[in-house]
Amino acid sequence: MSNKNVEHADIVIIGAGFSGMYAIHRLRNYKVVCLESGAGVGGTWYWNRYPGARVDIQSVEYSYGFDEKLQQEWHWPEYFSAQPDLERYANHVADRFDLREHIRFSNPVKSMQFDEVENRWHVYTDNGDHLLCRYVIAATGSLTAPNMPPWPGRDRFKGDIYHTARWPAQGVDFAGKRVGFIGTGSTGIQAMPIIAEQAQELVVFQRTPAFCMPSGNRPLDQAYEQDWKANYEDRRRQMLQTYGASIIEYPTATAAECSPEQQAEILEQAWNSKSSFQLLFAFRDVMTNAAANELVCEFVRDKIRSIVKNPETATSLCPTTYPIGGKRLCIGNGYYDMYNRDNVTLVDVKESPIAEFTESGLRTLSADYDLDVIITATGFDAVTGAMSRIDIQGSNKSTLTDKWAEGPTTYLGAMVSGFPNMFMIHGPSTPAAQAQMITTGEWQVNWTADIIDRMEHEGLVHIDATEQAEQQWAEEVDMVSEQSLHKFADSWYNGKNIEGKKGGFMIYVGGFPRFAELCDSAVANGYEGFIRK
Ligand code: NA7
Repeated sequence: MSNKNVEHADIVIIGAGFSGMYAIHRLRNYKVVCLESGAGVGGTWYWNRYPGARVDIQSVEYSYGFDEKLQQEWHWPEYFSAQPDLERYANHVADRFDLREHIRFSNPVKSMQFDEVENRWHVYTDNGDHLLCRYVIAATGSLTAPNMPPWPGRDRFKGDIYHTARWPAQGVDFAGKRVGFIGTGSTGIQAMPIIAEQAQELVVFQRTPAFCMPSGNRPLDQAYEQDWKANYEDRRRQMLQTYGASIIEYPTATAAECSPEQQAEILEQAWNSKSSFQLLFAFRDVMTNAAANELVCEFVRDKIRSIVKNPETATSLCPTTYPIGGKRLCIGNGYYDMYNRDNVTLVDVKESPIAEFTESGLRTLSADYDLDVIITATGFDAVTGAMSRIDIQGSNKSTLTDKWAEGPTTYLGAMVSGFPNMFMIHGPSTPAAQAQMITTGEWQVNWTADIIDRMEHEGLVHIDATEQAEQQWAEEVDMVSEQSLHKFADSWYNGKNIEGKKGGFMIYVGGFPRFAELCDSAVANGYEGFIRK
């Protein structure tokens, strides 16, 4: 490409999801260009518009805290917002803070190359844009690249196939349709009860049953909202001091310290708490002690057996192969009850996997199913997927794909050694979905922006992480993972949801306060682990 087509920018931000949008705002003193593959803002909440899509963190928390007026004036209709409300909020923020002038929509980044002489990134997009910038901030999201298992015969199927993360904006009419639904994670559990009410028939293809607790969503209570608004500053601070950047009841007792009666009472209260994830915080050691965890597992299995009338279906729905919380706990609304409907059937595809699409539906290794519509809620090439799908070339022409061939390595989840001046928000080995992502995303953007401001102030042009720092961070990530039961589940946290994906645990489970403290102290200790020049 000739030089006359090159545009200069200070900072290129990849992604106009919630973190990318805040990064534009925070760094608007620079020449900032944001490249977004979607046609609108909101990231996850732009793409995932399937029926029932809803956040599993209460909205008074899962929202921006950077502008007091915004959080005072905005009203969330429900405790746990539905996708349309989240997308409306993202659009409101984009308009209110004039972010759109910086965003190029429907313009995915294709490749990036670092120029070591000029200390600049060349960024190329599918639309033919070529930007030359000093810094790249990849706010590409943890759950961006949809996972579509490569079953053959897709073109043969006469009906429609949808992935929940690429749901048509105009919706789908299920009336009179036989719907096949693959995937029983958070997405499937939200979507299926609604689809079951509309479709003639719903056939659920389940590989691994999920643990699910009731969502407790309800209209937002006015007094509760006022209380939050009166105390927002303190609450935002408190949030960042908790494991998951979310104010819930954190227990002090271990399971063994409670009598069986107390255990039963605590679990029942957690189940009815209307607060997501409270089951994982029923006792202090649910995620660190196998016996405590099994107690919670058995409690949920009992609930499943009491709700689902067909004993065989109930047994199939009971997870037995991994600890609760090892995969993200699902939050449902009538999910287990749905199996009492006459038009819903459960098919176990663990023993007899899906083999292919046929002209008239799906074929497993043991049977054929006639269907009009097939929905795949098969999750994501998580954490690394969005970055790995861009051809990124750092120093010495090394590629990120090669560097991450055995799994992602980062320093503080923010930088990759050999890829100078490139920062990630919610990158591999950050708390990501273990902590409430809007608030912690804002925190990471501020931390990153402060580093860039400091570079500018000192007249520096190049920042990288050392390999040694990367190695030490990997040891920290492994150390905290070892202490938790997460490692006993195959999930998107460790890439085992996708056949052949390499690498270990990709999420930092040491809690947000420890993560933030380590990030802050690295900077305070003279940019420990970084090379700046
Ligand atoms: P998840 O949680 O990764 O769930 C994907 C589901 O799809 C899960 O039940 C998978 O079974 C199933 N799946 C994936 N591949 C296959 C194949 N090949 N055959 C059958 N079934 C398959 O993604 P979600 O979109 O539900 O949720 C992602 C996150 O969004 C969630 O954690 C929240 O943070 C919000 P498996 O369990 O792997 O056996």
